[in-house]
Amino acid sequence: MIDQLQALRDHALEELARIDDLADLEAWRIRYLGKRGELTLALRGLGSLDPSERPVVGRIANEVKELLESELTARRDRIAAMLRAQEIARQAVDVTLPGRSGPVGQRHLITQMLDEVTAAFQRLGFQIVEGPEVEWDRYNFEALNIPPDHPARDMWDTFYVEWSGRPGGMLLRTHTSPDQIRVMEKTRPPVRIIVPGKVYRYEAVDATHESMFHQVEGLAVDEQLTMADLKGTLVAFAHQIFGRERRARFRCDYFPFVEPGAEMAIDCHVCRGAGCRLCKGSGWIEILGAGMVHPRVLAGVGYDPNVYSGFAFGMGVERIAMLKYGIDDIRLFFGNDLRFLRQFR
Ligand code: 2NM
Repeated sequence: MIDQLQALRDHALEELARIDDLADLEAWRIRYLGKRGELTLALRGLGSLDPSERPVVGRIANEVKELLESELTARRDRIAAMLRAQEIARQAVDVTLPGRSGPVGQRHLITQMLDEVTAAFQRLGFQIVEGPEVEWDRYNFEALNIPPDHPARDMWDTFYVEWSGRPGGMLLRTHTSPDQIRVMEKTRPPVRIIVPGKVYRYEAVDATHESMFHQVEGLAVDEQLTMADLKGTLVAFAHQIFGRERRARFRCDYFPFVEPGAEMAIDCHVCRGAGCRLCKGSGWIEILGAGMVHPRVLAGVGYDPNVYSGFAFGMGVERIAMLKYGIDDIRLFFGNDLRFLRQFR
């Protein structure tokens, strides 16, 4: 009986040492210490022993029972500690991992283009000026030598804030030139300014026309300024935006506020003049309008046209971006399609 108890103890402890989860531990408890467990049955068998043997065997049986119970508790504590350690390891944050970055915004392509164009002129000594988008008829048209019966004044070309049926009210500026008038009214030459900003025209919207777009206009006034200064300035600008190797072509054009007026074209930066889709086979791309400021505009702001002369120019920023990046529809800029805009980071 004593040998049996010792064998049972050794076997139970050996099995216990290999258990590492709570379900197996419970099975082990039931197998040895449960109501019908091996040790319990052995203790019950004490009754059939010779009374002289009972105290010794009984003591040993109780010692085995207490040993198994205390080993069971110790094992349970170890398993619990191990599970806690595993859970802590599972929840652990590795603070040495690189962080996950959030979504990062970007400037709109037109904003980037505006900055690029104005920066090109800043390098040439021009200062940036900005002004209101709601403008007086007087600044948008009259001061720019645009007569009352000029077609641009038709309400089909201009958004009027209040249309009284005759000139004199407020409107959405159709160009940024009114701010150049303001600067000339307030300061004496020399003047070298560029005016970037939004302008509005009552257009039928299509691939090349929007009712709101962005302009950069420039103005230089001084003694002795000539068409040569205009050409040198604008060629230096085109080189910065479209490449050092660009060649320029100037042809006559008409704007009421200049005389003479010109349009400027560059040789196509895609085909280098050979003819392609971008330049529509001509080899040339028109990028802006320009001219020598009309004597009536100079006189209107109090500059003596016999002492001062000036050149001015204007361009559409969307058009410059479309030419530079080969974009074929102006509506893409304002469609809020991030797949399009994200191409221009
Ligand atoms: C253009 C073309 C030619 C222009 C003229 C003036 C001002 F105020 F000096 F008279 N500002 N901008 C001008 C001249 C604008 O845009 C195509």
